[in-house]
Amino acid sequence: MNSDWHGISYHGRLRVSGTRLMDENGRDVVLHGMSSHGMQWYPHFARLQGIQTTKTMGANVFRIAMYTDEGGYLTKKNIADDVIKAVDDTLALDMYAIIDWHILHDNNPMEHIREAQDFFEMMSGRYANEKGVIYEICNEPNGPEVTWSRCVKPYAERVIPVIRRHAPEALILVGCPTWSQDVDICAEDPLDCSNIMYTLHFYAGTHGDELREKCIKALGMGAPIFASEWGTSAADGNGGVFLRESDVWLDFLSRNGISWCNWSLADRDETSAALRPGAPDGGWTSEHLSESGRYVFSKFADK
Ligand code: DCB
Repeated sequence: MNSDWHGISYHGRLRVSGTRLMDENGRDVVLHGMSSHGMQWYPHFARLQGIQTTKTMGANVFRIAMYTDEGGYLTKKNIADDVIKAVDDTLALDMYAIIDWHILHDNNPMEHIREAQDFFEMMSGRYANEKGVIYEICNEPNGPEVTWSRCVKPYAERVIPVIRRHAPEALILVGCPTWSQDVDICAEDPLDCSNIMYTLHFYAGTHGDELREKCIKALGMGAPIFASEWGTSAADGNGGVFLRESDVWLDFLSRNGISWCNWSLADRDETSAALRPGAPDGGWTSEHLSESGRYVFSKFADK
């Protein structure tokens, strides 16, 4: 870890100013780090030892992806305990923690809005005074019927106030239609809320100039953007890895001061996974890291 590393004790509470993320003292902030894979499958990498290893390489944020579907929270409520442990471990490392309500095949966030409200009521109550907790209220809305105006925006308007009751100043990340790609559509019809950012998700082997154009358009309309999930692979989490395409993306994010989390901190046999199959819970050296992991870990400390 070099002397440029800054976490919660340095930056304090984050706030959105225009399209930028700023810290408690008005300095620009850019967060870089990993996202967990599904907490129902890979909770052991989302603990102190593993998160600390990413910090050693320069990460100052960790995203905890709590799937709702696919054996996640909706059918196994005690996954919330693993999420809490992961948040506590992340905060103990002076790193920002993102609590991600990871919808995916349950395409429409409205489908389980009651459960989402209860979950965020519980989490924001628990972390009401924590400066380092960031709430991501819907990972990737998707499907032709799941529009911003009819589904995602009304969902956000009903979940954000639940969090704000306990944590009035917390940073909240809002997913966009089409797997969190339609940032421009959100920007045209923005939420009337402060301290929120829209999420831009991309996979370097699938998404390129066209998605960057949408992002530029959204920023131009004043929408703040956080890249809370991106991968070096194609959009299915596999294929590649696409490192030259990733370079173009990281350069783009850096020029625009956009924070990011990489998918994913897992040892699954897929190219987006940062760890090779059978990797230990932390303390990884290059032999434990996949090609993607070696690449991404070398980028945490970049400006
Ligand atoms: C997103 C999801 C994330 C998913 C990755 C890669 O989905 F947020 O959960 O992760 O991107 O696809 C993958 C894992 C696999 C797992 C699968 C299902 O890497 O191990 O089997 O989730 O749980 C996206 C993102 C973009 C697009 C499609 C998907 N897209 N998608 O642009 O078409 O269908 O999952």
